[in-house]
Amino acid sequence: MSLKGKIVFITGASAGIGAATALAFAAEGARLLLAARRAGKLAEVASAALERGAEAVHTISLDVRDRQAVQQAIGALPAEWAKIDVLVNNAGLSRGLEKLYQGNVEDWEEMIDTNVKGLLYVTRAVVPGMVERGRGHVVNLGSTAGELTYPNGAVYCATKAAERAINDGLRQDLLGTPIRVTTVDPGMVETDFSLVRFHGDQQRAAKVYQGIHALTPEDVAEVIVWAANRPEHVNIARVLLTPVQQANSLLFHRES
Ligand code: 8X3
Repeated sequence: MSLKGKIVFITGASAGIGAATALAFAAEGARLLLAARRAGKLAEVASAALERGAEAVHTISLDVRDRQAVQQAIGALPAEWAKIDVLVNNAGLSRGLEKLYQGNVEDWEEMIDTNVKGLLYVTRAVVPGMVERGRGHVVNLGSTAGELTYPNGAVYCATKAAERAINDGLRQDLLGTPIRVTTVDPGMVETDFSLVRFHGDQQRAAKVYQGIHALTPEDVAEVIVWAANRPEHVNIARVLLTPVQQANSLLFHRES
């Protein structure tokens, strides 16, 4: 299995795990279709990817929460970009960390609309083409949060539990086709995840990672590329990865 020249579509590609994944596929000589809301950041990732060895890069300014925009963007792809080989459903976020009965409803909607509905919209737009062509791989980004709910995080955890169900359901529904479906479920990864969760509160975000050698976005990207690079008859169903100092979404060992 070679990723050289393969079309890899990554959502949420402007930062964090998405950007690192773009660079990791670039190093394999893939053709990258990069989508995110922030066009400026995306352009920076695109030029870094070309430097890293991507065969070509095409960027799309896209909010996955917008169903029509998703359909339109995928439907209007230039012919040389339309035959997507690998879809990485990475776009996602957390907002807020508080008791469910005190939670902010706008935060919930943003998480559900992005992590669940956005993932569904992109999947619905891309996978029929894969089935038609008899070729493709969907990699979804899950989380330790989808495996074990933690206090104050019920809605974020629910979106990741939903991702897991969608991932498993999609694999079942694609049985009989050569399309592969993988979920990559990281624990603590140091990105701007916590900064976004706490609406820009840097001190609160920094505390999340205190005393822990967290995963890097590159650690996760490596796993995604590895899963995509297995022989065609091998489906990596799920990879759960955490820092050594994390046992699950509830249990950490912090160095003081
Ligand atoms: C991210 C992992 O535990 O910070 O999905 O929610 S956690």
